[in-house]
Amino acid sequence: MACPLSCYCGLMCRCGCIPSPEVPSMTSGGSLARDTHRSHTVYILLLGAAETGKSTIMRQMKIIDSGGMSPASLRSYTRHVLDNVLTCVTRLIAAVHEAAVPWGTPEAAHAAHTLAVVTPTDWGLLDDDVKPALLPQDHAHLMRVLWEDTAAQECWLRANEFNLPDSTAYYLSATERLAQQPYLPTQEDVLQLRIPTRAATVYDFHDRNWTFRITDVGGQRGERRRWLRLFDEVNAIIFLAALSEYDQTWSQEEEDGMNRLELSLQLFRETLNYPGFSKTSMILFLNKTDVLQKKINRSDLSKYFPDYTGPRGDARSATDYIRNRFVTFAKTRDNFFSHETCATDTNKTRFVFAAVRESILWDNIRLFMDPFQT
Ligand SMILES: Nc1nc2c(ncn2[C@@H]2O[C@H](COP(=O)(O)OP(=O)(O)OP(=O)(O)O)[C@@H](O)[C@H]2O)c(=O)[nH]1
Ligand SMILES: [Mg+2]
Repeated sequence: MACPLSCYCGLMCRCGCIPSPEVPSMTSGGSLARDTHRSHTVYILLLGAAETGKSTIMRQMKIIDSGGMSPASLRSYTRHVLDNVLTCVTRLIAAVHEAAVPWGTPEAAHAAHTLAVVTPTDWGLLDDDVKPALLPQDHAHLMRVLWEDTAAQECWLRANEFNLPDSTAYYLSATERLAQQPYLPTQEDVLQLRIPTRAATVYDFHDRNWTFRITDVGGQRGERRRWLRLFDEVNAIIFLAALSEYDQTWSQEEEDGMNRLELSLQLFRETLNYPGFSKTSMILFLNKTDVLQKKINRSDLSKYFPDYTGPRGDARSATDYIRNRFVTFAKTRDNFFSHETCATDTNKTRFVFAAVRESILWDNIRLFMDPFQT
């Protein structure tokens, strides 16, 4: 039998078909056969709580699909990178102040004093600033002094208490490189960016005769109200949760001090139970494997999830426990897959995408082959 989808599964040899280069004839019944355009487009939604890595995954998809970011595209992120650096250092100084940890040296105290009053305009970061966005060399040096100080390191180890951005260590270790002129952001600089999503963004990428239309939405509480209107015509949902969020809480205003992993579990369960999603492929990305690996030794999972009985400091056991918590809600589904991901790692993500494309197409092949399913 020649594969009716001409053919992705021929590559994977999952249905035993003969790979065919022909475009399928979609004239018989079934929802996918009703509309030729729709038959070739797979609609994918990226869902999950804020800061779980949806937009980072989207950026990776674009990088992998296009073979890398152009210099012009990288340059367009300069202000964002420097803005993130300023946010990281400002929040770190505030954390040291809140924790009442004394600075280790007078130089670090002086650096904190100077940097605490830097404004975005000082670095040319506002849209209407006439001067170019750049990180002054003396500020870069002060940030290095501050970052290497014992007080900053102590608060960084307690990052969950102060909600410090995940990219704090990355940016504050690189300030002297970022201050070199001319500065062109690297892809890694861009992948570490935190820009909260306020409006849905859509990206199409193509594989054989299929178009994958991926929509990235905001995960903050206010943004989640907009999810509903995107729920029609979805073939697959990639739901992101951060493995590292088990010891973090949302701020009082956002989610009433709720544990972040508990919120992700709740959103996942609600998404699975949404009427009309029973035939939708569900793919869970357990993201931020690297952050989990770094924090698991000093932050005991059982302190936040007392029913975790695995060994302390063991990333593998912690991951398995967290995965099981999600899988419990999806037990009855045969169109559910999960992957462990590190969205900032291009090579690892490339492999995950290949597997995800296959599983999504396989679900759609079955849908096409059985005209009575809708
Ligand atoms: N170290 C590390 N950082 C990550 C990973 N995934 C995402 N991040 C970082 O986490 C931060 C938040 O990621 P985003 O992609 O903006 O999160 P989001 O889910 O789109 O958030 P909203 O748009 O608010 O819903 C960024 O600074 C990313 O660079 C990861 O796997 N490892
Ligand atoms: Mg986003």
